[in-house]
Amino acid sequence: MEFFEEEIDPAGVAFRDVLFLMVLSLVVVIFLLTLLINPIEKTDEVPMRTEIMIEVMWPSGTKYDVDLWAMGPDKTPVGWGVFSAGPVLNLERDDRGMINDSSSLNYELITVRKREPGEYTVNLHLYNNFGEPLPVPINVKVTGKGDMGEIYSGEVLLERRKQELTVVRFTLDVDGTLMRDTINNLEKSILTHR
Ligand SMILES: [Ca+2]
Repeated sequence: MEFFEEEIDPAGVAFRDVLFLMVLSLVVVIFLLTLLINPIEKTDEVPMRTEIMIEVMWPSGTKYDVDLWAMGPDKTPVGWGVFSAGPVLNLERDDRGMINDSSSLNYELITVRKREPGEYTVNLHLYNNFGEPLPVPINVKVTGKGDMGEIYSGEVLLERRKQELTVVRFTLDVDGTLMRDTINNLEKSILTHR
C-alpha cells in the first residue's frame, strides 16, 4: 500500500512536473545554442559569380528538346526540373525546342558558382526529337574563369530519343584548380541519380 500512496502523493507529482519543465528548458536551451553555433546557411550567401560555364547549342529553329544535365561533387543532378544543387550548380536556361519559345535559338546554360573540389560530369539527354531527323548535332562548350580557360569544346551527336550521353568529366583539386589529366568522357549516367 505504501507504493500506491506514493503514486498519488501530490508532492511527488509536483516534483515530477518541475523535473519535466527543467528537462524541457534544458532541451530548448541546447537547441538554441546549436542554432547559434551552426547558423543556418542563408541562400543570399550563395556566390553569384560564375566560375565555370557549361553551354550547349543545337540547330536554331528546330523542335528537338535537348536537356543539359550536370552533376558536381555533391552528387545532386542538375537539369530540367532540378534547377540547382547546393550553391554549386545552377541551370540558368532550359530550352524546350519550340515549346513556349519565342526565340528560334536553342541554347541551354548551367553555371558552376563555386570551385568545390571533386568531380563534375556534363551529360546531354535527348528528351524528344519531335519528328526531327536524327542524329542531332549539339555544340558543347565548358569554359572556366581566368587561368582555367577552355575545359571542353566540341560537337557531339545524339542518335536516338531518350539517349543520355556523357560529354565531359573533369575534377577540381582541393584548391579548386582544374586537374587537366582528369578530363575524360567515360560514360556516367546522371539521370539514374534523380
Ligand atoms: Ca531542354
